[in-house]
Amino acid sequence: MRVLFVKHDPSYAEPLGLMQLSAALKAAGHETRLIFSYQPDVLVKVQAYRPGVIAYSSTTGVHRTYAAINRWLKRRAGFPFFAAFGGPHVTYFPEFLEQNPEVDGICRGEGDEALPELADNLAAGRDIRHILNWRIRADGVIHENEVRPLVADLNRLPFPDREILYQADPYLGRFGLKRFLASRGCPFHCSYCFNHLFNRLYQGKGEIVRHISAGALIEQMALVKERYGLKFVKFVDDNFPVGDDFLEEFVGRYPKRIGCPFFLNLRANYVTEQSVGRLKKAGCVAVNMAVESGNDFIRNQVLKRRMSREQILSAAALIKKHGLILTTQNIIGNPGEDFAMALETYRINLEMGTDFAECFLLQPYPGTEIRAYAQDTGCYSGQGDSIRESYWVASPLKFKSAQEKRRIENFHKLFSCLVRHPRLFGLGLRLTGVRPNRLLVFFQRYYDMLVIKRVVMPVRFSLMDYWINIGRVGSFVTNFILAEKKKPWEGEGEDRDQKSEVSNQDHGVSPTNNK
Ligand code: B12
Ligand code: SF4
Repeated sequence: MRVLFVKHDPSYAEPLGLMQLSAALKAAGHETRLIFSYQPDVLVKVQAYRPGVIAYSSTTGVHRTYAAINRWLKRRAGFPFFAAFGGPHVTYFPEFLEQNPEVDGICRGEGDEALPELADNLAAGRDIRHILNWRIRADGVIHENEVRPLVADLNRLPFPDREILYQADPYLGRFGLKRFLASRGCPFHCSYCFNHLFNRLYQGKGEIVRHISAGALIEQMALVKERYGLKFVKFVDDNFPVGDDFLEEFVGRYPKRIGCPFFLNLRANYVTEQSVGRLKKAGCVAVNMAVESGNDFIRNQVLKRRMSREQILSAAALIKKHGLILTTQNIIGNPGEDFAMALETYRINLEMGTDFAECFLLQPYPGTEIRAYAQDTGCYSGQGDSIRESYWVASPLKFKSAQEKRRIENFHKLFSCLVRHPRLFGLGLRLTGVRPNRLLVFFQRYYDMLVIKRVVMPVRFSLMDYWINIGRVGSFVTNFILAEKKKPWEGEGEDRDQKSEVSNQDHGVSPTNNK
């Protein structure tokens, strides 16, 4: 069966989930292709390929765009297909199926076995109503199935199918920066993150935290390096595995076989003399550590980080001691937060000597504990799925005054710059009073991109890489300026959930996003 993935944003960041699904489908004998919805002639391409399944992988926010694209394709394609949705949004907001009658099924949780099984059954004309992980619409009724056990051994999975992405956008293949995943799952319960929901959904269905073997990871990377080229690696694991069983072999083999500088995410409690020392030896140049908030109450009671200030400071000191670049993730605009608390987050970054402090505005994603907290405390009154496409622009929460909200939103845009240049703090403080505007959004995205390029990824990219960068920046700028330009799927029939507090203009996609 032919399965077509439709991807909306022109991001640099490889959609590893989608690539993993494509690999699983190919391994099961199906054919796959990817098209970007921003490229020309989408309808013509879809009609020429005539897939049996059109698949969308969606996070919250962009789901509205995918629903609209799907509605448009259902009405205009001129042939029947199964519209399949998966990814975080539908996993945590399964009502998406009821709200979108043009969608035939949603997959909750891991799709590695669920999607090939669906394609197998559709191809063979077999019943699809009882496939695990799926909520399927059939005969006007929704059939609900539980999730199957988690993939226990990640080594059994085929390597992510990069070809599907690079065929759709050949420049991406030649770009020197590539992302990899060594593991899946996180055992913590931070209230704003999807993991506590994922872990609840999968209770009793297997080990949550899994990693592939260091050998398999290095083999995968070697293939990518040989086939497409590789200069800098970003591991996007929630927490890069630092246990002996993985790290010893990784450190022994990575420098010789791959030898590219790399970046990873590590929680402060995994930062030890031994783990950082080994990572440095392997070629790690930068560690990204989430601080989230410098205010103890917000960090531990609201965000449920379970992490002391001392833990954060000593982890930062260890990372710096080993000569690694320290980047942090921070969230301001939390429920109940005021400007003074946001300033504490700024100050702890100064104390840590952070090289690059990425800052987000809290978004209460559907199903998360923090959404319930924000609603209970009267800070949030949004509809079920009314979250913006991006967390870079505005906060959906209420604060003690409109002026307080404005200051927090503006401070967010200046945060990373002020951490790098504290002498501009006075000026920054004055700027927090201005009317929120696109210039500040633009400034933040490009300032961050520049710093990441210069500080976090200190490798020499080729002329080609620069061309790709210029092209990508150009497309972002064009999107930004032509945000109002009508897409062919816009205005196609009922746009029921466009009525919420949403703007689809901000793609929130940065080629260098730290994830
Ligand atoms: C790398 C990453 C990025 C990258 C790449 C995104 C991508 N599309 O892959 C970049 C930097 C671009 C990014 C951007 C954003 N991200 Co992000 N990102 C991640 C991260 C850290 C890893 C993603 C990953 O590769 N996972 C591993 C793969 C194997 O899992 P997966 O993608 O979920 O896919 C599996 C299943 O979900 C399922 N599946 C997925 N799609 C489909 C489709 C079908 C048809 C089927 C059947 C199954 C299926 O099968 C896959 C294999 O098992 C996750 C956290 C995480 N650990 O997952 C956050 C995460 C996905 N991001 C998140 C967010 C909020 C964003 C942004 C909205 C932030 C912003 N800029 O404003 C944007 C949205 C961009 C977009 N349009 O999608 C949230 C989503 C929460 C939510 N409720 O939607 C997450 C979960 C982190 C969190 N805070 O909780 N992100
Ligand atoms: S530690 Fe990070 S990935 Fe894990 S639950 Fe908390 S925010 Fe999510």
